[in-house]
Amino acid sequence: MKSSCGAFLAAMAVAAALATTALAVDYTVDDSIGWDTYVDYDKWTAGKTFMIGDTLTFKYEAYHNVLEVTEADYGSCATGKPISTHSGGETVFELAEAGTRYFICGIPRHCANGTMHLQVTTVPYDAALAAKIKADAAAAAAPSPSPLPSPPADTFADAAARSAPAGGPTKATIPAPGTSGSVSLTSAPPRYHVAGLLALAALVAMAA
Ligand SMILES: [Cu+2]
Repeated sequence: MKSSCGAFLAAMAVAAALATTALAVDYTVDDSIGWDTYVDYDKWTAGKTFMIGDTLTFKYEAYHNVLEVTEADYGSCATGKPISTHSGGETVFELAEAGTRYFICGIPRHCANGTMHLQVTTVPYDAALAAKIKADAAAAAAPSPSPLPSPPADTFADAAARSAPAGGPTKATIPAPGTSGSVSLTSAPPRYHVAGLLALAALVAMAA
């Protein structure tokens, strides 16, 4: 009785842990370009809700880096006293507690002139919101309706390809037999011409 109760609680804990893991999101900082100059990261964070348990992955060229800094240093792009410094092309931050974190690139002017500054505010985990974010992400990833219109284009291409071979084979099959057949025919006339010219030359030579 007591042990089965413990087992039940353990199972519940595992289930809860799995549910939390399943709904955590790994955000790649700017999905398309990554961590680079001239990306508006305020635009990237707009509309996103970062929750405890999510992760933030920076992907960047080796000449960039990632500094986690204070709010004051973030505001002035100051690189002298970072909270932590990261390099190597890929850095993952776990958003383990609520609050705002500040990230900049430490390469001169990349923060101030090149927009490489990102602030992320993490809120406490909310299962319902996490489920909604997952659903929205799945829906956003699913605009396979737009890929679907392109298959018709492929169908046209296929049709064109099919009709092209249909027209092509006619040309291709004629030249192909014709090549062996008409090569001798077309190459024969030159021989006749050459023979004729030689004969003519011979006649001219004899007449001369
Ligand atoms: Cu940089």
